[in-house]
Amino acid sequence: MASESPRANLKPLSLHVPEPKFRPGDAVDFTAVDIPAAGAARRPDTADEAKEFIDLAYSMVRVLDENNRAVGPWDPKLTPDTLRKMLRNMALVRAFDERMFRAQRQGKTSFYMKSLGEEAVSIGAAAALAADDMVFPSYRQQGVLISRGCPLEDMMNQIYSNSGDKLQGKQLPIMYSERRYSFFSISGNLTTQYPQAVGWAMASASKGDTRIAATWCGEGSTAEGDFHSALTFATVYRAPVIFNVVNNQWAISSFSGFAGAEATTFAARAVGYGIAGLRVDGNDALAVYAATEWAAERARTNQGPTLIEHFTYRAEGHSTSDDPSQYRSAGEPTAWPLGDPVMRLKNHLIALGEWDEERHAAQDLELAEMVKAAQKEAEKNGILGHGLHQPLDTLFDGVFEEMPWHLREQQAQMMAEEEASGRPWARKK
Ligand SMILES: Cc1ncc(C[n+]2csc(CCOP(=O)(O)OP(=O)(O)O)c2C)c(N)n1
Ligand SMILES: [Mg+2]
Repeated sequence: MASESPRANLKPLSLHVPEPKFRPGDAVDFTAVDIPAAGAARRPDTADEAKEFIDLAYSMVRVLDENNRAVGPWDPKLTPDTLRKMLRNMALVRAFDERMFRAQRQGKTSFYMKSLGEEAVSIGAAAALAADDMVFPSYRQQGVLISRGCPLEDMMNQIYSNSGDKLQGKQLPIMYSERRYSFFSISGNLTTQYPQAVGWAMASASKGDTRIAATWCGEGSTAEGDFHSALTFATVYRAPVIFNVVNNQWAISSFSGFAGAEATTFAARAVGYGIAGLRVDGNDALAVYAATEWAAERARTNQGPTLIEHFTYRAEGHSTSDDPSQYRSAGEPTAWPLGDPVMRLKNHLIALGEWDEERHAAQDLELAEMVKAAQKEAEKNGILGHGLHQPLDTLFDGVFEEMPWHLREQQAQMMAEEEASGRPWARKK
């Protein structure tokens, strides 16, 4: 007991347990969130050493201001055509998410994850990277795949694990893998993609290639050991890699404080490793583009890795298996001070005189129809609950280049048992 301790004169220790500011039913007030003015952050030369701009890990790169103008040294000065393309891709991601979320609710697939409110993070980066730069995404960067032109039907086939699914139902829905688009297999095991991206980037450099790597993880995932070992390797070998931390404030029901947000920024993780760190308005597609372009230039000129924290907000539940009304205030998504990334880019184009409400509404309709048509095609290949869509013996495919003898034996045994049972799905490929 404390009173009998020989150190009874010392104050007892107490543990700090983070607690989110708002819980269900609470009124939301985000005025304490520090949002620096657009255009205020300086833009160092890409050849500068990381230690010369540590301040940028604690401020925020922002381009779009309150009047929908692009301001300051980070303005990437994109053409209206590029801006319209980015807006279209962001709206397409949103339409795709909406439709696939509904498909899950209709029982056509077991699982889906939206990126509502975070579309600028993937679309801004994809627009700034080269199409063959290798990406190691997490599960909310479907925007990269869409930007690179992956057919929606292929993505849907994967979501439905149907006969058109090139991954043969071996991956959880939305855990895409697309070699054609330099898009590494998404893994549900958080942050494994970080060391993989560094390894790939080191190989690219050691072979004298010109391609760089980019990877993404959530703020919660920075608590994984893989995050830290990846940063160590990257700084030691100056690997040409961009680390993106998508700080959407939540990791399922854990708020960002549990990953360290009460103590410092996520961009500041870079400082301890001597890596370039930027903190960016993640709902500003132009800021994401500019930061990615800058980091890519550093990587391509052998200045090494950059860590970019994208300050954003997860406007929906974590996944279709989640119910955020159980743990956070329903007022949070609309009160988020950085607004809606699609609306911000749309309003910027309107302010430039390069877009209007009518065209925007027409585009939304067109995209919804396009997604619907792709869905109709994909569903011809099967949906959940309508039997097995892949021949049973493909269960063992695609793991080893050459199937080892013991798996061949197990495969043969399984097929013999299935055939003896007379079950209808005992098809062979
Ligand atoms: C190694 C590991 N630990 C835990 C989980 C369970 N899990 C899946 S997603 C998630 C939250 C991740 O949050 P964050 O990194 O912030 O990404 P976000 O979902 O917000 O994009 C957790 C804990 C997992 N998939 N893998
Ligand atoms: Mg998160």
